[in-house]
Order: sequence, then structure tokens, then C-alpha cells
Amino acid sequence: MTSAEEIEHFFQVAKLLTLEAAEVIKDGINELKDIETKSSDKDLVTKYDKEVERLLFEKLSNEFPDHKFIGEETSSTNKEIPELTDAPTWIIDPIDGTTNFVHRFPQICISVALVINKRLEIGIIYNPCYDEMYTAKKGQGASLNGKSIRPSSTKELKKSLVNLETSALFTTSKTDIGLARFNAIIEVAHGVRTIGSAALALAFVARGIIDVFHMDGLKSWDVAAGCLILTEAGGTIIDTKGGIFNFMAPKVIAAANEVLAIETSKLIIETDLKTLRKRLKKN
Ligand code: 2AM
Ligand code: CA
Repeated sequence: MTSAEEIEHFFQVAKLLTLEAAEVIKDGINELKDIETKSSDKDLVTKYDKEVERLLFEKLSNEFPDHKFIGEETSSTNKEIPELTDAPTWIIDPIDGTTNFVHRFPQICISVALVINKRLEIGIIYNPCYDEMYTAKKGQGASLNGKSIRPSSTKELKKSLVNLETSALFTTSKTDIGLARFNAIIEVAHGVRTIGSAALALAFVARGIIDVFHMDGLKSWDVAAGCLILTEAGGTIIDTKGGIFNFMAPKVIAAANEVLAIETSKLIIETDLKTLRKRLKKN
């Protein structure tokens, strides 16, 4: 069993190191960047992503030599995601919103989560552009720059502001499914936004400025910290098809509450059925 004091120590160290690593992003944001691509032409990485991850891995493992790590850039370089065990494991996205970072669009964050016994214990999301730090510890609520946050009280999709993302749409064979979901949600909701960072989208639901966030095809580092911050703030996160959310294989519906999450999931299931029927008719 890890004691509350130990968790608090892990949290304080991780918070300081996140702020230190954020200096790399601040130094880099206005520079012209050499861009490499990963899984597709739209999946970008820069030397800054790699440097932030290296710095966090190195300094956290100096502090906590028996802890394990799962990070976006290391996994991408090794072409393998480490298996999650019961050992304390830091799940890190060094820059979530890399495309934003490349374009100097200021929705960028470092996302750091600590998982122990496969349970999320700590979530930290920091946007250096606005100096906004979202934090959560299991069972202790969530805050933004030290002030407690709550999701909105919106209970209907027709009164919601929804965040949807486009990055996965054109890199899979599911473009028709994704676009139909976009259309269906645009038709119903007050409005749709695409901020370019899954971690920040989860934090925005947690703080009540977005009511619903949906995206499939994500990875653990995109969602681990945000998942804890959202649930600790009082929000809901479910699998897109309505089941229990798995942060190691994330298909996300994050919402201010369960009612809104279920309404969104039902709409997506109905929409997918219509899309699949259309596919069958074509063939
Ligand atoms: P990233 O910025 O770390 O790449 C953008 O729509 C959101 O989706 C970001 O959180 C982005 O993370 C994430 N994402 C996950 N898979 C992606 C992919 N294959 N291409 C681009 N963005 C991806
Ligand atoms: Ca990411």
C-alpha cells in the first residue's frame, strides 16, 4: 500500500518537474521548428517533445528509481508501448497538442499521470501558454491553479458546447464513421470546437467550459491525467459505445455528467448504424 504521504511527495515532485520541463516548451514555441512525422503526415513530433519527455523520465527516475514509465515519444521510437503492471507507473505526454505547438496556437500542455496497482492516483496537466495547472489526486477533488473546479450543470446535448477532434479522421479507414458523428453532433449541439489537445479537452470538461468531449483512437498518455482530473472534478468518462472507460485503450466520451455522456453515446451508436447501412447499400 502506498501511503497518502508518499502520494503527496510524488505529487509535489511531479508538479515541480512539470513546471521545469515546461520551460523547454516556452523556449521553443516561437522558434521555427524542424518537424518529423510519425504514424502519418498529420502525426507530428519535434525535438521539443522528445526533450520534455527525456527530462521528465530522467528526473523522475532519479527521484523514484523503482518507478516505471510509459511515454508518447519513447513508445513511438521503440514502436512498442510498455505493458502496464502493478508497479507505480508515470504515463506522460510531453506535448499534447503538438500540431498546435508547431503552429504557435496556444492550446498546448504537458500531461503527467501516476498509476499504482493499475489505478490512477495523480493527474497533472499544465498549459505553459496560459500558466494553467490542472491537478487531481484520487479521492481529493480537482483544481485549476489551486482552486477547486467542477463541470457544468448542462444535462442536454442540445444545450452543450462539444469538443470533437479531426486528427484521427483522415488517418483511418473510418472517415465516413467519424464525419457522420461530426454531422450528427453539429446538428444537435449549441456548438462544436476542435482545440487540438485531448488532455486539455478533458480539463475543459472538468472546469465546466466544455460540456462534452468525444474522440476515438487515442492513447493512454493523451487521457490518463485528464481522466482523473475530470472524474475528481465530478464529471463522467465512459467508453464511446457506453461501456466502462479503459484509459489504456481509450475511446472517449467525457461529459459534465452521466446523463449527457449516455445521450452522446446513444447518438453515436445510432449514427454509426446508419453509416454502416449506407456502406452496405454501396457494396
Ligand atoms: P498529440 O498532440 O500528442 O499528437 C488532437 O486532435 C489530439 O489527438 C491531440 O491530443 C493529439 O495528441 C491526439 N492524437 C492521437 N493520435 C493522433 C494521431 N495519430 N495524429 C494526430 N493527433 C493524434
Ligand atoms: Ca498526445
